[in-house]
Amino acid sequence: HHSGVACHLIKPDGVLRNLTAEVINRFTRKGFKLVGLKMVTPSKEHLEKHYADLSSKGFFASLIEYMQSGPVVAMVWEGDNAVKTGRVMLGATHPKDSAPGTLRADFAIDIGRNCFHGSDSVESAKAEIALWFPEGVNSYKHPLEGLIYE
Ligand code: DAT
Ligand code: MG
Repeated sequence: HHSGVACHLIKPDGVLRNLTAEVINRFTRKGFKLVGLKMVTPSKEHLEKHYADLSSKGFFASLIEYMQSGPVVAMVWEGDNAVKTGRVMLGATHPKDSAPGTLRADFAIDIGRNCFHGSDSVESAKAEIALWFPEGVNSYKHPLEGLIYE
C-alpha cells in the first residue's frame, strides 16, 4: 500500500469543547496511524503562514484571531489516502454542507467555528507538517497494519 500523511488541527473551539479524544478515536478506529501529536498555542505569524493562501479574504483577520483564541491540537496521520480520506472525515468547510457522520456535521454549526482543520492536498500536507512539526514526526510500524491493509 502507499501511505500518505495529512496534518490535522483541532482548533481552539474544538479543544475547549472537549472534542480532542473524539477526533483521535475516529482516526485511529479508521486505521490511520498517529505519527505526530502536540498541543500548541500558535503565534499570529505562525497562523498567517498556515493560512497564507487566504490572506486576501475578508474573513482572514477574524480567522487568525479565532485560531489564536486558545491552544490547538496538531496531529499528523499516516495511511493510504490520508489527505483525501481525512477531508472526507472532516466534512465540507461549512458545517451546513457537511455530510452527516462527518466531524463538522456532527459537532459544528458555524463556518467560523468549524472546530477542525485538515490538509487539502498532498503538497499542503507537506508544507503544514513542516510548519507545525519542524522537529519532524515519528516513524514506527503499527502492530495492526496487517489487519488494516490487504
Ligand atoms: P477548509 O478549512 O475546509 O480547508 P478553507 O481552507 O477554504 O477551508 O478555509 C479555512 C478556514 O477559514 C475554514 O475552515 C473556515 C474559514 N472560512 C473559510 N471560508 C470562510 C468564509 N466564507 N467565511 C468565514 N470563514 C471562512
Ligand atoms: Mg483549507
